[in-house]
Amino acid sequence: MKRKWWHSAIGYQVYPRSFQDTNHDGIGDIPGVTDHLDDLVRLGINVLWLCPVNRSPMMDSGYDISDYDKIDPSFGTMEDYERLIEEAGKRGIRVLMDMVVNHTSCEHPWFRKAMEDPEGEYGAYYVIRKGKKDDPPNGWRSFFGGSAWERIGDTNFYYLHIFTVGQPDLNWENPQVRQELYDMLNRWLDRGIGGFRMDSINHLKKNFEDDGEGENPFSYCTNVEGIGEFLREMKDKTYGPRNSFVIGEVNGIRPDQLEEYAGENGYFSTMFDFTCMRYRIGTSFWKEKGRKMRKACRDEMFRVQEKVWGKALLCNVMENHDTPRAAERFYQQEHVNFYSKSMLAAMDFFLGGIPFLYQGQEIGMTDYKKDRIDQFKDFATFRLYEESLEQGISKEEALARLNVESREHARTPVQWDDSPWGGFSDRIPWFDVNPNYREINLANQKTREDSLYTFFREMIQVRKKEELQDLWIYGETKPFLENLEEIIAYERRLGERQAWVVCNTSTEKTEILIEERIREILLGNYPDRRSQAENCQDKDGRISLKPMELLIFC
Ligand code: ISL
Ligand code: CA
Repeated sequence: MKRKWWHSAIGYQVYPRSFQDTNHDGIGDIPGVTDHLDDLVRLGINVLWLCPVNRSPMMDSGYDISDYDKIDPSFGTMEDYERLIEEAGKRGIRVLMDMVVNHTSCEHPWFRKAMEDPEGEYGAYYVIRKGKKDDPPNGWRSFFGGSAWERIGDTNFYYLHIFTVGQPDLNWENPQVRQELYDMLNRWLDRGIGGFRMDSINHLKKNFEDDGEGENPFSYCTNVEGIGEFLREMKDKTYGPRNSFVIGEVNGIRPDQLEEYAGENGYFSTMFDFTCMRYRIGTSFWKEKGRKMRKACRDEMFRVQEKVWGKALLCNVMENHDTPRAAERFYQQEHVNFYSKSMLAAMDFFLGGIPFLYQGQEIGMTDYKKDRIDQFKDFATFRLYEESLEQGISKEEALARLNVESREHARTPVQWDDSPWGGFSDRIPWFDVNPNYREINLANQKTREDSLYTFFREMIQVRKKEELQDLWIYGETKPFLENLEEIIAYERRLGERQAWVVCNTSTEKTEILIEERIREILLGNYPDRRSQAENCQDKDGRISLKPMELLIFC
């Protein structure tokens, strides 16, 4: 595999609205990100993915763009963004822009013109179809619940929105739309960004032969045959000729499509591996089956590693802005602690590929369960709640479901210190700070040897070690001890170099046999383990592991 600069990326995702407020309006902004670049350098980060900051009415937190070429005033100015790129560059950090080209906001000028004349030039910029009297054109559903069609005034026309009603889908079949978007992408690349995270990029093509009544209600808009022509053209006309790092947000492609999407000449540099994000103990399917879920996740994780090795490098993620925090997805509340958070992070971080962390993960921020529906903010959350009620679920049960599944758990303001509102702002924040900010914050972890933040710093240093870096990125992942359902153990091997990662996912201590003699412990999440390579195995190789203990050795 040809070496690329982004192969040694240690990525960090910022949801800027909740990162740091600097102009006293209770909303995170771009200067707030710039102010913390030194914190990111100290952590060991070299790639920064910022969620959308373009002009937006914020119906979907900026994933509904009303002007691609302007920065939304709530986040700052174009000068602020250019300064961020420059200051990050000085520190060896490349900035990726989160780009949304599947849809615009309903406030985009193109859409306003389309609404004035659905059959005119701008009507062809969107997916507009005639309904049947009062019924939408077909049964297509939105990812956020309900019909994917919205009637245009009292006409017989409907426009498609596979996400919120404020996010009309662009008509990618229209070459004029594609060219407008390519020109826009090139304007951003010319501003010196390191690349893009391409939002919802596998939904661009819709299949009108598919009435949406099939097994997968979203097959009409997901990985539809022929989408590759759009993706190939977009790459060739924008980032392809440049040395850009482009991550596709893609779900559900077939294994045989892996190289087409993320191989040497794929549409994207890489894609996210969402395996670890799909498991939540609180859902009815996995309720009280934490052990089975953790094993299922492990087996799926290893299957992906095997399929991908030597063909592509995926981005390994445990947390993002769309998913509740990891420890609470994998463990009951009483086991959400330093050990589960550190073990889960490292288990994913040392797989083959490119690791991405999410803001707050490094200090162990947690979900923030709400008592009332009006404490939530997100349109998608309210849709999920309404859908539950429509299904006859009680209000209490519907709220309980949100406290397990709502993506807003990952969107509480970052907890910098124990001052009011966690140092995020000196005004009432747009969204409630988790009350545990007094205990969980960066300030009280930054200098402590035994803090999660220090563990994350050491974890990143182990990954960046000169003699091991290529092993972690390109090495083969070989699972072992798979017969022990609560052990996640894999060897990483590249040529003669080897290293081993062992996790005891059980909440009880256990004993395992490791044939390899442990020569050096590279990382552990139990402090007394750090420097005891010689006597942590008995003469036969038996080693006892504490609850949720992680051990990395060579
Ligand atoms: O494909 C899906 C389900 O299999 C969805 O995961 C979909 O691809 C995903 O929800 C897209 O999310 C992204 O686009 C949304 C936005 O709300 C999310 O925050 C963003 O991550 C619409 O722009
Ligand atoms: Ca602000």
